[in-house]
Amino acid sequence: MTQTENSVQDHASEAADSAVVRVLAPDGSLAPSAAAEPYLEIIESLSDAELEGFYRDMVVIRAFDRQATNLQRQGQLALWPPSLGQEAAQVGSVRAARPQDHIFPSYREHVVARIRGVDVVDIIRVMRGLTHGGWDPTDPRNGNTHIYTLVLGSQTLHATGLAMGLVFDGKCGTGDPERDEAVVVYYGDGASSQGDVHEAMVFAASYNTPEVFFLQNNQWAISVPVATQSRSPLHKRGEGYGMPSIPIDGNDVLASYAVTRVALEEARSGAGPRAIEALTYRMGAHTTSDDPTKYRTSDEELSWVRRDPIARMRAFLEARGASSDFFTDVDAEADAVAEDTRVRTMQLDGIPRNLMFDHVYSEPHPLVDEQRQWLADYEASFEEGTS
Ligand SMILES: Cc1ncc(C[n+]2csc(CCOP(=O)(O)OP(=O)(O)O)c2C)c(N)n1
Repeated sequence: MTQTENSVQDHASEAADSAVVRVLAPDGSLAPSAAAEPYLEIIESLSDAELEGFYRDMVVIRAFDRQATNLQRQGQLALWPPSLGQEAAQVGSVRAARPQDHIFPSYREHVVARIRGVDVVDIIRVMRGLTHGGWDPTDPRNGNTHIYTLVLGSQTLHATGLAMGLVFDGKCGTGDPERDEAVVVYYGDGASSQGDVHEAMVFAASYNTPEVFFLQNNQWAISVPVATQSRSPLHKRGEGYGMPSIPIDGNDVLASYAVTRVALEEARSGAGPRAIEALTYRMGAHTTSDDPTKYRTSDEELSWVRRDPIARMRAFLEARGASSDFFTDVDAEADAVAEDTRVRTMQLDGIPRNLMFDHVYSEPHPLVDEQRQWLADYEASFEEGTS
């Protein structure tokens, strides 16, 4: 058996496990797993507007994500990490957060950033190479969303540091849910093998931080399948540090919402950190620099198309009687956001050509001079001259 077959089989047996919280079956029918029972009251209390809002969030970001992927292909961005397929895990979890909570994304959480108020073109600016940061986490318009981190797992340390500060400052566990603050940190299955993540969990557990470690297990760390990363389900790693750790169907937005909401309420109230493992799938490439056909089968990809988080929620809403006008309106908003992204990206400055040479050495250096000249000659070789 190949590594890939192993990984798919491992996932299948994990998803079949009744310990996984799932509310919606892949066909969109309400079919709660045994582990979902404690969460049903929360789900039943959601209004039509809230349920439809989850769907809207997912459809709009998928259109944005597709547009950004196209913009990279057309030379407008240096790189793009698609979020295709992971919309439910992200939307449910971030909709469960309160305004006073602090969010630490990795680099694929586009809808998380958008929902908290970040302008999506700020993400585009990062991936165009115009800025290292993109937005100011202390600007109230950005909803306490910290900047993307490409150094795998390091954001879990930043998150834990901030969460420890909340403990020291008495900003959690006061019993006032309007005031108590918590932290959500996003990371991937590959990142879960980083020492940083484990150190963050040690400190979080020791200091009883108000923190939710939200792992999106999208089955692949570039070309490495999850079975190579761990011999046991990843949520067990959180348990090893003494944190309640819950596996959920990450393509079920309702499971993601309810489980994160409870975990955050517990964390905010002073009960300590929690871990969630959202079982999902990266339906696209790792980034636009990657070709997944080199390491995974189309059968595997198709098996996840059948579990698409957006199709699942749409079927659920249709069965509840959502109007066709609603779906038309969502599609129109998605098109408008994608179009606005394209227009505003095309208005951005180009990348300053010589900037990358400026900070290599503090003194002039012949090798850097040679490379700067090579680039200038290369640019000048195009018919239209310097780009
Ligand atoms: C410390 C560190 N090591 C290696 C890399 C190179 N790298 C970038 S993404 C990636 C895989 C990450 O996989 P995962 O954590 O599952 O997240 P995903 O990209 O699937 O969302 C690797 C190894 C990096 N960015 N940082």
